Amino acid sequence: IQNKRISYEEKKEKIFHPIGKKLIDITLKKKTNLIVSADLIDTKKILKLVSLIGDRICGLKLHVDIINDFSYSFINYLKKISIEKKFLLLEDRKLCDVSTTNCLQLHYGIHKISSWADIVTAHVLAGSMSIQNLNLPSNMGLITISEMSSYGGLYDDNYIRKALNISLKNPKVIGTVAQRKVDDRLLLFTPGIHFYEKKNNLGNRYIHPVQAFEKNGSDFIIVGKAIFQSENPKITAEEYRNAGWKAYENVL
Ligand code: 5BU
Repeated sequence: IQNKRISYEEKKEKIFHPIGKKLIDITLKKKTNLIVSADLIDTKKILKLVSLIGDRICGLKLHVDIINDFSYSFINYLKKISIEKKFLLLEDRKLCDVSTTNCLQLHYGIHKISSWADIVTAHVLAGSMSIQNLNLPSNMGLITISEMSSYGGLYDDNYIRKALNISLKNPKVIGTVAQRKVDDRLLLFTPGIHFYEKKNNLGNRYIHPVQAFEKNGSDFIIVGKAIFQSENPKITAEEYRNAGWKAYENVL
């Protein structure tokens, strides 16, 4: 009973941003809370991965600044597939500057994130104002980072509490990344997911989807290497989708 959670349907009533509601709708329709992190440096590899896993995911997370051959034809094509296959595009930009600079980084430069991304990530280290006045399109949401998955992070309980408060007060924020339960009015995203690994030697920490849902009260699992480096990403993505969905159902 201790681990009980509210359903996605109930959660949808508490989330006011349209992109948060849309993400939940996709999750319910496709029965998947899996977001795949396509940390690949070439567009062909990303598109190949998407062709294999598109049906299994509710979101595709990108780091567009690592792509060697980034282009608008790539992003337009990806956007088209995301609409056809029904998943959202998340740019894990981790904005972390003052509002003016965050705003410039969102709208300008080579990647023009706000012209295609459904969701972008942001730290709130620079304070609540840093994620205000970003001129986000009405159908684009923010995910704040309150506590990362890495070990040895500098986030203490006080920082995390304040980051969660800032997140709750900003209507553009649909949810957050944290390694603990958060208020039901925020969607909780959990990177650092792996079936077997606990730690990698590069500082990331991993938990099983069951732990993400039971202990942390996660809503969405984010899986990178475990899927895109596997021998059969299609089958592996289905395994993570299934594990994430069962883990959700088990805590209902
Ligand atoms: P992995 O291959 O499953 O370790 O990839 C995890 C992805 O999630 C990768 O793109 C990271 O940049 C991202 N990430 C993370 O690992 N931990 C965090 O706390 C946040 C993002 Br926020």
